[in-house]
Amino acid sequence: MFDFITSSIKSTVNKIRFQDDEKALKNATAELRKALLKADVHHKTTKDLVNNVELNTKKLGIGQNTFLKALKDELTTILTANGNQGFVFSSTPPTIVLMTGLQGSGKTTTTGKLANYLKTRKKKVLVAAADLQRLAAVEQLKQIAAQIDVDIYFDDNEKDPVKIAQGAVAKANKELYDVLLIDTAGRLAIDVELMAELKKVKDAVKPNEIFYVADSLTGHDATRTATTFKEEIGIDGVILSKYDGDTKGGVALSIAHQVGVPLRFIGIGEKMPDIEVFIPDRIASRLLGAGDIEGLAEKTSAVMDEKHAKAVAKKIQKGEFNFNDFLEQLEMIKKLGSLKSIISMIPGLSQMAGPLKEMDLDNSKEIVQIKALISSMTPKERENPDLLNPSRKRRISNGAGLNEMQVNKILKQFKNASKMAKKLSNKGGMKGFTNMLAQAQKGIPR
Ligand SMILES: Nc1nc2c(ncn2[C@@H]2O[C@H](COP(=O)(O)OP(=O)(O)OP(=O)(O)O)[C@@H](O)[C@H]2O)c(=O)[nH]1
Ligand SMILES: [Mg+2]
Repeated sequence: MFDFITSSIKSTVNKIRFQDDEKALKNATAELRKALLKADVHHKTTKDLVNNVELNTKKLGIGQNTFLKALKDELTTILTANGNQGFVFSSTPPTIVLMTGLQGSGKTTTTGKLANYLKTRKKKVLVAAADLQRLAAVEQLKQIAAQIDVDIYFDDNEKDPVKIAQGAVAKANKELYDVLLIDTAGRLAIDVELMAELKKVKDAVKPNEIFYVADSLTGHDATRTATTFKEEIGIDGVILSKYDGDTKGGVALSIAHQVGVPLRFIGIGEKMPDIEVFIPDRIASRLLGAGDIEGLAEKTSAVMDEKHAKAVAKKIQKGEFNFNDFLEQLEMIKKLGSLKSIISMIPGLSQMAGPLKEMDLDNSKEIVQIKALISSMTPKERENPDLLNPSRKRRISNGAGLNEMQVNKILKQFKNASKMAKKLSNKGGMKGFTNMLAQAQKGIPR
């Protein structure tokens, strides 16, 4: 997601070769300006950013490191401006959030993602279907709510979104929900009717927060429409959706700098776990291609229980990792979101792992085959792959609809992977990685 801006910045930094070389710095800042504009950063934001980086690099003494430091600081400053990131709970629950945005920006999906995010953090969440504009909208939210197992308020006979919102608030109060997320209707473009409807809902339920969901793929338009929403109905935060797409990354900088409301979350995929708190210095690091181990640790800690993780690590060390463990790990990784989003958080990997990023854990051919194979095994065989003699393999291959060669290939791969993991874990490689995650987790408020 950040590849474009990241690689541009890298080549910029390489321009600076000598200390005290004003000309090199001028070249680098000119390149930086070009890269930012190309990455859809607003021209005013670009101007301020480049000026400050130049000034601060000179103050620190011209060099690659000082340039990078000045750049990182400036990116962080811009992204931090305007206030809180993440979710802010009202002191008197329920915290009521109005989800707004243009048509197709990702409101309904993001409502589900946020509900899921809060649910994994042990909050009691209610979502409300107040988009009565589009016929299928209520149905879409019902499906999402069922998928993540979160309660929903709707009324198929009601035509007035204000009534829906009020009904939802009453339910949330009565049944002691922590959070109520109200999904609203979008329009193709900003129009008077939409603003009037949102204002009515706002006045009726007095939300603690109004989130504006901005489609990052719309580039500069996202900045403009967010500004209009802010002026017309007042927004408390922006959630940037589709930040995984072909976005050039610069839209975050433009919105933070131009709109004057904090960026709260980013959406990084179509699945429910694909949402992250917008944390400025982490995003700045990722813009610079430095990865985000802390973010990864936070994500894993939300879906993984530490004791269990240790037990699995021990099994790997002893070479006892079996097919049941494999299925379990696969489910856990899926809860973390798309591989693409996970990979972008590991330093250095995002530039390298091209094809891996596109791998779909539900549908890739290999995973489908492995799952078929495992489901044809007896519980004992799953526990102990060594039991698999030729006649058992034949039975499994029939059951899984694979030929024997395919079965043998998968079993061999599994064995090799298990050996490799054992080696790594004993050498300290895996342990090093696990320790790094544990270390990072300590610093994270939950
Ligand atoms: N790749 C990607 N797709 C997303 C993301 N967020 C939403 N989408 C997709 O964008 C499309 C529109 O999302 P919706 O949630 O229906 O948008 P909406 O704003 O509710 O649309 P309306 O109700 O019609 O106004 C869907 O296909 C989503 O799967 C994201 O972060 N990344
Ligand atoms: Mg919708």
